[in-house]
Amino acid sequence: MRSVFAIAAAFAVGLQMMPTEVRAAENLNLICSADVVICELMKGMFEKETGIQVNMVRLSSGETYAKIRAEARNPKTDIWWAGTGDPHLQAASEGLTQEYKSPMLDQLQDWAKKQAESAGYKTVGVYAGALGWGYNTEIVKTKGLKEAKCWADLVDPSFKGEIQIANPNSSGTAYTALASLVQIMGEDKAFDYLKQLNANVSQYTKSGSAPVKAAARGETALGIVFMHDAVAQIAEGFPVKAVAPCEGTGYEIGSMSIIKGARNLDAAKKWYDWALTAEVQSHMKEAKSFQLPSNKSATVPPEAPKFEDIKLIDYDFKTYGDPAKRKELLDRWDKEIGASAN
Ligand code: S7P
Repeated sequence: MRSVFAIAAAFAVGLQMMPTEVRAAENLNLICSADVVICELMKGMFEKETGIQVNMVRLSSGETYAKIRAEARNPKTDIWWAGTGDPHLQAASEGLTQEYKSPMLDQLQDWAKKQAESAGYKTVGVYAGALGWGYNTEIVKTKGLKEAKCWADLVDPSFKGEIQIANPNSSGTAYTALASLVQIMGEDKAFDYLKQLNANVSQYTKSGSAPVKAAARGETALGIVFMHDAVAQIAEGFPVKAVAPCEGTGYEIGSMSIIKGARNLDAAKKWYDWALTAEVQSHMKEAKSFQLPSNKSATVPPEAPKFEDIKLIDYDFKTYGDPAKRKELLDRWDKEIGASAN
């Protein structure tokens, strides 16, 4: 028996003395809710810098929120990076994410710090971007369509079957659109508007940026998306124009949260601090990710749509980041729009 203890003790000492690369690799389970290209870039950079192996899944913001709610008793995810801020706030208010005050907070823009403060430090802003749309300039020209500048233009019957937008249940982008229209028009008028828009929508996609990718490839004339997602298609060389709606528009504070009960908490905190550095955020443009970075010293890509050039509403994150409001708006959307969707 004594020899069993001796072997175990020798093994423990040996493990301590082993070089880090020989010990069991550290892991991180990440859900990424931005475009898959930036998700892959971030994963690769982090693995190279830290040696931590990242198991990454790309899911839309609404899908992620649903997944972490379903797994609350037995979390399979450590950290959720990116995606629109509303579902991160909703998760925070339901206690699904965990408080963390990163030493990087002082380096962040006020809007990113405010996002953290308002959620008791259970989330934080990583980037920001305004909602709008992108249209295919060649389709608009050949079909003789109007160059849509305002929300009101999108319900013109000439756009029948020419518009795509995501489903707000799965997509943070589309939830931002729904919440923005409610704030601009008032709830009943926004739903009247969405019913008219529905007549022109050919498809409600799962992912928020899919509509402008379809427009870029000539599958539809126009996609309602974040403006930076339209700019990404322009940077890819497609004939797309990005538009900031004339009546005003909403915006996102793309966020990041550590999941409550994360099994790899140390690795999650390492990712969190790392993803808030100016250096990492300055790499985003390499993946044609043209949001406004939250670190004050990060390079702002020249292509990024600037808030000072856009008529922004004073988006009410408290109200529209509330789980009850989300449920109420999505239930109404399902009943009045989704049920009769094409
Ligand atoms: O593509 C970048 C981006 O627009 O994607 C995120 C967005 O949530 C996309 O996912 P959804 O399918 O949930 O709409 C944004 O946060 C980000 O700017």
